[in-house]
Amino acid sequence: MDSSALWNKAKTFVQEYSQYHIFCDSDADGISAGLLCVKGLESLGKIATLTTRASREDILSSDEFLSVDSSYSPEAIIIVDLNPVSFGAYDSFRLVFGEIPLLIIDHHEIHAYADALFIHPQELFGIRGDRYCSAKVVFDLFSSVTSMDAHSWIAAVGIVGDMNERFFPEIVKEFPQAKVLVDYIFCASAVDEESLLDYIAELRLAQSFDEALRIPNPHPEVALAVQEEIVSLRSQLKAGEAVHWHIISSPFSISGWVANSVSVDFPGEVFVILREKGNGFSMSVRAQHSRIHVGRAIKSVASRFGGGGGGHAPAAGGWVPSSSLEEFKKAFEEAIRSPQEFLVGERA
Ligand SMILES: [Mn+2]
Repeated sequence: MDSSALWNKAKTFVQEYSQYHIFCDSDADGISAGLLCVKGLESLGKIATLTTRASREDILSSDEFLSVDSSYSPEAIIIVDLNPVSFGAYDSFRLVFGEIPLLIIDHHEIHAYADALFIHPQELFGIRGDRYCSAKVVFDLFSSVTSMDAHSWIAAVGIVGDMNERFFPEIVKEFPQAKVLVDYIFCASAVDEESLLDYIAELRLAQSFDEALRIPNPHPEVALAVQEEIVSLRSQLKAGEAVHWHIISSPFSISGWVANSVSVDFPGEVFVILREKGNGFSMSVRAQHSRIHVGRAIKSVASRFGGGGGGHAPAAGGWVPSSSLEEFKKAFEEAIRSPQEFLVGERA
């Protein structure tokens, strides 16, 4: 299908039904994309419900599908900033929801679906996924069928959350404080599901950016923990290391935030920020303005040690079992020192 036919199908999809459910990722881009779907659908006179879970693995779990199906019985579903195939969740989705119409809006891996509509900025606009966040794709889509002017602040939050400021400066410059909301979303999701869902419910009610800014940080102690980790990481930084490893000691899920902050300050360097989780380590991997595609590197190396992962060229996530952490570290450093396989290419 060519890009304009795809775009028109997506436009039709959001106008065709009366009751939609949205599953969105739990980071600032995912939540902004989800909230923009809600605002857009409501302005088209539709009913829209939205769910996410604090842990990414749970957002598209069978339990979640069953609970959404019995609570809302939606007529159509939109999944944003997540790809069910990448999470091994597509079969169970179809098992629970049968032939329900499905639109997937994502900027991660591209997958073709025989019985769902999938849109991706690479296919729509020929722009790399890591340079066109989901919130902006959703904002563009709904802007083409209804007025979204009152909600551009939500797009700004997604853009800042996914570090896409330099690609969409015209939206971001109107909302210089968007980062405040990105941080608050992070604080809520780092604590637990209930905090995240409460905060999203408050954001959904906000009628303007100023109103959203007046909602206090639901968990300021998380922001403090992030600052402490950054100070500790900086004090350990040694020049010339292939990879900067740092294990988070805080009880909160803050590895992504810490990784974003340090990688912005040290562009070109590779950071792996780990946190113990279950019987393994989950990790956030970052390399801003680097030639290395960390998403491909982490996917390839972690899977050799019983783990997994993936993501964009500058930002990715993964996990490995505790028993193979040391071997994994050696192999990953080797991969980064001779990264022929993992250079950023045109299809990144
Ligand atoms: Mn995203």
